[in-house]
Amino acid sequence: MNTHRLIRHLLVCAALPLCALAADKPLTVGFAQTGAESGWRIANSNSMKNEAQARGVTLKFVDAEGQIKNQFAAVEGFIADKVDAIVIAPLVETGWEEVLGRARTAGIPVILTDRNIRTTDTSDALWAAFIGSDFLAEGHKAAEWLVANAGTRSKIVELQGEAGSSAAQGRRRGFIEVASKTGKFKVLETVVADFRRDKGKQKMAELLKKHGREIEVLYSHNDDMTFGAIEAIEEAGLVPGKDILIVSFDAVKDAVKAVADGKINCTVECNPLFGPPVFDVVQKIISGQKIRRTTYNEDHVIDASNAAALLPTRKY
Ligand code: GYE
Repeated sequence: MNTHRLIRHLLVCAALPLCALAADKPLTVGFAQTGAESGWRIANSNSMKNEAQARGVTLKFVDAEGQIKNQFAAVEGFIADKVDAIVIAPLVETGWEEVLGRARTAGIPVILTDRNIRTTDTSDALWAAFIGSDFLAEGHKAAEWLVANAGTRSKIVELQGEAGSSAAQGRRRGFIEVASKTGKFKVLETVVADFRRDKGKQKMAELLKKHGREIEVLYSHNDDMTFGAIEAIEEAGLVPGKDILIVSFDAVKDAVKAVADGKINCTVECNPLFGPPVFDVVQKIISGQKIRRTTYNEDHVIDASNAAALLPTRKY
């Protein structure tokens, strides 16, 4: 329970000894979202909004439009509004000490979701809980799939997500850790395309111009950039999934369908439906219950062997 809520609760309880937390005012939670850059992100925002509504939580939702200064400002605004808890999907890993320090001073618990941060203070003082994916493990899974399925192909181009985000860092590092052990693969070039479809197309077209038929594998940090790259590959007269092997992330419904159709060869799942676990943890923190500090999703690898079977039940 944060300080102002605790004080309010104690005052009310002093007047009414039998009062219970359940009878307290509905919660107000601020959510500083990265933006609306991808299908994954839209599914994530919807999950948070729907779950807040289902639980009667007032959600103050701010879309930072891909700008870290907007995200910091959103958190400042939540502190000024004295919300009960702050949830952040951090755009980038670094630079959070100051604003999170202010949330701590105000006694407002912070829950990180989706992406992680790196701070010099690693105690649980700056944030109470993290619920998201293990991006390093996702990178390992993608590389393991490639090692098992690349055949004679070895030359890779990489479309990287938002530079400085834990998602891009982990997917990049995890992939290289496993792929480099084989001594077989070569990354021809890595370019940043910010997890966006339009940039994925533009950057892939440039890579194709530069490296031509040398490109044997596309390693793309999310499905949206992959969809853009597929357009560029087709416009260059090549067949995605055949002329160029494609490894992607997220496994949104359209990507699972593209895997079933053979246009994407593998997409490593990253579940965006964080609403229920995030509000579970918020409510536990507010009512003073014990929580697990770090919770990772379980992510699966989708390829030709399981895509068609998964498709009918895919929610996002
Ligand atoms: O892969 C991408 C998005 O942080 C896991 O961000 C998330 C990534 C996701 O916009 O599509």
